[in-house]
Amino acid sequence: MAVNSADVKTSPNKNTMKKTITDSAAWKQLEQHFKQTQSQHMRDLFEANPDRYKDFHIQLDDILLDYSKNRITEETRQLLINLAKESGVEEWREKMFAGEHINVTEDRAVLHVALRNRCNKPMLVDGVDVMPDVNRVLDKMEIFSDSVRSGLLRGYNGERFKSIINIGIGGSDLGPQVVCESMKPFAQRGLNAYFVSNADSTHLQETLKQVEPESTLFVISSKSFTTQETMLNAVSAKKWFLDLVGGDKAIAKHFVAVTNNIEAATDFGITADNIYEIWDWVGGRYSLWSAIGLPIALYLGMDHFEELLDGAHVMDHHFKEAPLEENMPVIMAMLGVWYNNFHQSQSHAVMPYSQYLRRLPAYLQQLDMESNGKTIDREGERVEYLTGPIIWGEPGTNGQHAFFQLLHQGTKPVPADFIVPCISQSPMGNHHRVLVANCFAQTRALMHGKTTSEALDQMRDEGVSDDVIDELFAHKVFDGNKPTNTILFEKLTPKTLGSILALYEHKVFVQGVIWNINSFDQMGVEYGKELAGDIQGELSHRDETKNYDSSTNALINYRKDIYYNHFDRRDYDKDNK
Ligand code: G6Q
Repeated sequence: MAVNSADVKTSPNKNTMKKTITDSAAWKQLEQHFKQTQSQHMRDLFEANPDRYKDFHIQLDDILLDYSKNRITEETRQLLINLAKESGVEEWREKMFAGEHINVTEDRAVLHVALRNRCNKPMLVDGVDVMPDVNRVLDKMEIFSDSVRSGLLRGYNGERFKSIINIGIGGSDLGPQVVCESMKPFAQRGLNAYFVSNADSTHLQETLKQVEPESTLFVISSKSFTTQETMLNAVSAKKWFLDLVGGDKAIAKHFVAVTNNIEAATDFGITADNIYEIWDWVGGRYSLWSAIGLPIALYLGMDHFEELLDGAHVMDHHFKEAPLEENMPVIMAMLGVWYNNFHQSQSHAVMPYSQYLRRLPAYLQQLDMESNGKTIDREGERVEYLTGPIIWGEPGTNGQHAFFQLLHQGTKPVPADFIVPCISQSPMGNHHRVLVANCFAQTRALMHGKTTSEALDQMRDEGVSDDVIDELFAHKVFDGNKPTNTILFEKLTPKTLGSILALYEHKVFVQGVIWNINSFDQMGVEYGKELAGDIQGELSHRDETKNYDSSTNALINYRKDIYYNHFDRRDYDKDNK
């Protein structure tokens, strides 16, 4: 399918006749194969091959990926792997691990794998081994988090820290947040972690209502230390703190920063000792493994943070070494390409059957959509095929009572990942068995559906009259043939979570290679950062705004009318009391 026609003309010097992935032999074979197999039903594939599960699953330590409930045959898998090979997945993977500047638009290496390089062998960026820096910052994080957790390091008046507030947004928020939320059972008693990101002061205000300044540690997380929302929240938090506590010297005990911009953090008033460094080869949405993970170390302890890194390292090693046919991230990526580019599905759902993983869909939304939501390829040309899907999801079983209807009987195909632990971290009665049963029942139903004869038999068994059957049976039929992956593991531990997050990182990487896009920049985010400045200026005075289109002018002026009238009336009421 061609994407919308271009407004943006690519450079006249570029070769508009260049060959793209859609011209490759592998792609053409997949197109052909799609035509031949699109009417196949998974029900029949399971019937024809009783060992289908055996042929379509991968296990890595305790993590099992069952991908047998996908609309594929062995031939499909082979053709998809051919496509991966022809697109240069193995070469690009080498380049990433070798620290080459694969983030071409920003001319940077992409080396988050070095942050969890637990075997500690040298990893180079521009010929320099980054491991000494990585280890130095990890050591500093360990000393600090141990001291806070043990009570050795306390607030300005000697009180123990009870609350950690991370102030950051996007990559400087979602990663540490998903880990802290998922790993609650491992948190230290009496220590709470909060995440403030939104420019809406409600977020900060409601958080501050829950804490005391004397026992609160603020972590200002911003790679650039210029992000508007983060700076707004950081300045307001500092003001709140100083208003209640007084005395600049207390700041040194209550504010730390994680950044690549040491100068700006110092200007903000954070002492050098309290600044944790990250590097330009760590992308925001890939940064939870760096000092951006400081709230994780504080909340869960450095030992658990290191287990998280260990888990990611296991997945990195698997991704690097396993043959593509047996490679979890590669298989998940290529299945995604199969649905995205051949079945033309527009979105991909993620359903964690674990309340602890409730923030995982939001985290994956950023990881995937910011990385692969691109239209221009690595050579600066507009692509003529679909790139990254819309990622969405909610924890099960809640989703079943909301949007699963569309998955079962809607007109839009939505491939989905179901993620579920075998053992609960918070066992209680029968809860977990019910949860797991629902998860397995959903993937089974989505695959199998309910045929006309099954629907009729069921209605007859229930004693429904023939008239009602005639009227209703069509509504009771489920097409099935809806693809799902199931990711099943023993228990949600830091190590398992580390592996799962790294699994998705590499899946996104492989898809970016197939689509020939740079998964590591985010011009859309940068654009957003530019936009608000002008309008903020317009909102700060009463004069009518005429600078924009009629819609934007009207919205600005409408808000001005209400806002300034509100304050005028308040002043009038006050003066006339
Ligand atoms: C992530 C993006 C973006 C970024 C935030 C925060 O990959 O770059 O989400 O993380 O905009 O940026 P700072 O960390 O610089 O404040």
